[in-house]
Amino acid sequence: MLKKVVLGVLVFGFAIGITAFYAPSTFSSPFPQSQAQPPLEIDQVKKWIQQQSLKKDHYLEELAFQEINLDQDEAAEVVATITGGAHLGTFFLFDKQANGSYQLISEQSWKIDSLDLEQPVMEIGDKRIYQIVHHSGGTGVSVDTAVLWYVDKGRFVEAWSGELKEVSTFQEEYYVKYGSYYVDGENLYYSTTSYKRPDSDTKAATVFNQKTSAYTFNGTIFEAVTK
Ligand SMILES: [Ca+2]
Repeated sequence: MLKKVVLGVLVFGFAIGITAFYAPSTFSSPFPQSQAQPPLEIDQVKKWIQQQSLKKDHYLEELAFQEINLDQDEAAEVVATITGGAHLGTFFLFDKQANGSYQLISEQSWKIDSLDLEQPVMEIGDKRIYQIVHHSGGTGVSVDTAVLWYVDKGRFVEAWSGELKEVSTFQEEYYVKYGSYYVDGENLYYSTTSYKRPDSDTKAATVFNQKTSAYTFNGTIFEAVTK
């Protein structure tokens, strides 16, 4: 069942880098593109979004995209992102259809600061599982969330998600939670530590709330393991 165990993945929310995802660039695909096929232009991707997205007010000036083969078929999928304001962004995934057209198979309200799809973070069976970290928040709240996902026969599957960092200030209380996950074969362990302190007091916290949960891959998603 388990074809390959990739090194355990340990991610800390503080390691979010700067944007490494520029438009319009095309990353190499393991499958050579046909000579007859012209390179994909950003205007084409904008047109697909305008035609297929249910939301009509996307800020397309900030669009970036890449063609990358994420699954087992030979065609490259197209991943596009819009990075808007501090907490706003969108992720799009297009899958090539048998007739050559591209179908929007996922649209998420994710602001992605740094997108690295060069390598999956793990492979289970024939599923190449990738990580995306997206940022959300609002007044006094900032959250980084990791999502593990894959493409399976033209379908986008979100296999797991967990917060890597949450920082908030509410009624003069400063709250921090930071999390990480570790993958061991088909099992995933997610640990968080949180603390709070008065917003005005920067003295180190000494009381922590720590929690670890286990998940196991059920063939489709990582499912919480209960005793
Ligand atoms: Ca593909």
